[in-house]
Amino acid sequence: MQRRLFLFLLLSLVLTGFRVTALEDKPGVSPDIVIVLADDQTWNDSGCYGNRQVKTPNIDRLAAQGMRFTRAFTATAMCAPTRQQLYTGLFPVRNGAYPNHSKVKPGTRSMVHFLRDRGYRVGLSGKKHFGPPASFPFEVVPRAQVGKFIGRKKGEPYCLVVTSNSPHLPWTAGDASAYDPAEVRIPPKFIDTPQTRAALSRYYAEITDFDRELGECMAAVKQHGREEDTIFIYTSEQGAQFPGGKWTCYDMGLHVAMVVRWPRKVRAGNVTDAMVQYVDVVPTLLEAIGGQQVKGLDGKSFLGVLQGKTEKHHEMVFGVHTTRGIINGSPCYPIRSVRTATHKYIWNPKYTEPFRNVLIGGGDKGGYWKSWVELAKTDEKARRIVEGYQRRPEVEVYDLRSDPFEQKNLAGTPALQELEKSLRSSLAAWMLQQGDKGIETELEVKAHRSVSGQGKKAGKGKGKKKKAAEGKKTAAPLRAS
Ligand SMILES: [Ca+2]
Repeated sequence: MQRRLFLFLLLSLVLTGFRVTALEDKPGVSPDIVIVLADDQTWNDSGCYGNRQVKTPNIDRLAAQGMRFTRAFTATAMCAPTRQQLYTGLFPVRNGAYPNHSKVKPGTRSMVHFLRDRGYRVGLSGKKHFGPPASFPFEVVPRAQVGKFIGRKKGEPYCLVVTSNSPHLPWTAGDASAYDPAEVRIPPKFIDTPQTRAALSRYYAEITDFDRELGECMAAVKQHGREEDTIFIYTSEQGAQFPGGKWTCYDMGLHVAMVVRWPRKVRAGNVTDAMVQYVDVVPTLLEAIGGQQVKGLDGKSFLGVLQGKTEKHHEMVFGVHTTRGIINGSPCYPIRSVRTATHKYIWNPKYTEPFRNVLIGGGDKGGYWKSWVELAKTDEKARRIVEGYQRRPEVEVYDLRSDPFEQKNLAGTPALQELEKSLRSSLAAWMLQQGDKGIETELEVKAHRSVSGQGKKAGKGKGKKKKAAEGKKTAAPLRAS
């Protein structure tokens, strides 16, 4: 498999004719920065990440020209918290934007301030989904003006974030006829119904359409002749709106694709297993441009990984999810997680309550969830999947080496007792550092909400106001015991 992937990347490299440069320093040159963000793309739904059905020639070409991360993560599988942690270098509870449709605490500074202070002009083209505006004072760049923004003022470095609306629901962009529903392969933990196949076909078409947008950005950078000195990042944002993806702390939600191309400093066709998180991106960019770090950020620069100096970064990465405030969400269903290279520990403090979201609550625009529920009435596998999505135990532990799709909960297994204790302790320490009080923090959601700038797709339909509703039986606060 690894060999096939290597040959695939090598072939892509040859086909693209990309020049493999000697990595060198060019003193006095500030790199430009382009970040292209998909919207709800499951991390491995592209050719170079192993899905050979979905057509993503530009993601694959970028990977052949740069470094591909196999273990990159967001700390929250929802749009607004993901974007705001990426832009601030702070985890969601600490920056305040932990619910969806949320805003950071007043006075929070972001990459816009940090880069502007270092002589950069900083633009954003596409979906915003952050607030308040004072924390993210991007220059707004209409999509048709991207080339103009890149080409403006030669010699003045820039950072441009291009945020797509694809492949977020509704899956309407792209050519779904390119993906025959009868031919699509059904991922593990999915239920094979005609509606699932049709949904995957439309979702793949949107990924291919996103890939087209990525290709246009790559072409715009090339056209202005600064490709060698441009840090070009593609990343997938978070898992798609399928059960076990978005709105969960499972890997299908938190795991992200990330490719960094920087011909001057990053060797082409490289793959790294180093564990990185979205909060690391801002410190990495600050170090890469030679600027001073910002004190107090949660992230840590992974420039050394990009330069091939180390293959390690974090020992563990964390996840936080709140269901309060999402459309048709449970009144209170917090989730917290910690993940090492080999294991995942998930804590569901309100495990006695059912988990609910827009899919379950009747807003399933993809139309497949109802077909799963229907089949679950007669099919045991379907029943297990449908029930398991809505009812979870307090603690889940998975060995990701043998169980990458998190299907066999090992919590309470004697052989893993010490590891479980250690992961629980690490998670508790992280929550303490973040000021995260679990259920109490969940109940403070309202003060953090904001619904501005969601973009044309996500702006449809607002969640009904929910009152705080504590369950009768809840788990004790997580303690480092
Ligand atoms: Ca999203």
